[in-house]
Amino acid sequence: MKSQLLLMKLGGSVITHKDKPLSPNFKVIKDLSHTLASIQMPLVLVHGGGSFGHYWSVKYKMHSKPDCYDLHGISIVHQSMIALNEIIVDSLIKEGTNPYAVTPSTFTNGLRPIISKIEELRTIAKGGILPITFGDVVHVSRQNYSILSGDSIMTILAKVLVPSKTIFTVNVDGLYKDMKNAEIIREIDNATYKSIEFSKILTDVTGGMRRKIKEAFKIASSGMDVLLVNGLKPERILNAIDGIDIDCTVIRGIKTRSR
Ligand code: IP8
Repeated sequence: MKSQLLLMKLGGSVITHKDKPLSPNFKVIKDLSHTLASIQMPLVLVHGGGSFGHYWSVKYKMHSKPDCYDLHGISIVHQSMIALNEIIVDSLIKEGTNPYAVTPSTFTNGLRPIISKIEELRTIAKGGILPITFGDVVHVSRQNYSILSGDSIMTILAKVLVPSKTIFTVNVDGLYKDMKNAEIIREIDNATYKSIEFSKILTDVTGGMRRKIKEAFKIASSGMDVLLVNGLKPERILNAIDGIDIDCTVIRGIKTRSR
C-alpha cells in the first residue's frame, strides 16, 4: 500500500556545476532547501554526485560494476560525497529542516536492501526528521567495491517504502522528444519506452538520463508514477506534490493484475 511519503532525488546536475570539478551550485542548493522546508509531507531525500563523486570516480576509473578499485580512490570518492552531502545538509538546516544524513551502506548489504533499515527511514521521516542519503562507493564483497548511483538507490528505497510520490529532479524540463524544438515527452508508458531511441537521448540531454529512465521504469513497474521535474525551477516541485499540472515527464506506474 502506498504511504503518505515523498521520495525525491536531487540530481547531481542540479546541485553542482557538472562541468566544473568540485563546484556546488550554492544558489540552487539554497533555493531547493528553502522549497523543501515548506513541504508538509514526510520526505526521504537522495542526492547525486555531480562534479564531486563523478569527477573522482572518473579519475580513479571506478564504475557501477563491483571490482577491486584503487583503495585511495575509494576513500577519495566516498569523502567527496560526504563533503557534498555536508554542504546540502548545512543548507537544509539553515532553511529550517531537520536533515539526518545516512550513507547508503547503513541500509544496503553489498547492493542488496536491508529492509528493516529502510523501514527505519520511513519511521524517522514520519517523526519529522528528513533522512538524506546519496550515491556513493560501497563495499560489495571481499575487496570488491562498486559505485552505487543515487538513481539505483531511488529504486531500492521506492520498492520498500512505496512512496505516494517519487520525484527525480533534473536540470531540464523532462525527457526531450526533440531537442531542436525543446519538446518534452509528457508521459511515457511501456510502449513509448520501448520506442525511445536512447542513443539519441544520450546525445540530446545531459548524461545519466538513460539510467534515470531505466530506474524510473523499475519503480513504475511496481505501480508507482515517477516524475522527472526541473529542479532549477523549485516551484514545480511544490506544484507536482499538489498534483498541479506542470511541465515535466511522468513515467506511469504499470498496474499489474493482483493474483
Ligand atoms: O550521481 C553517483 O551518484 P549519481 C555517486 O546519482 C558517485 O549517479 C560516487 C559517483
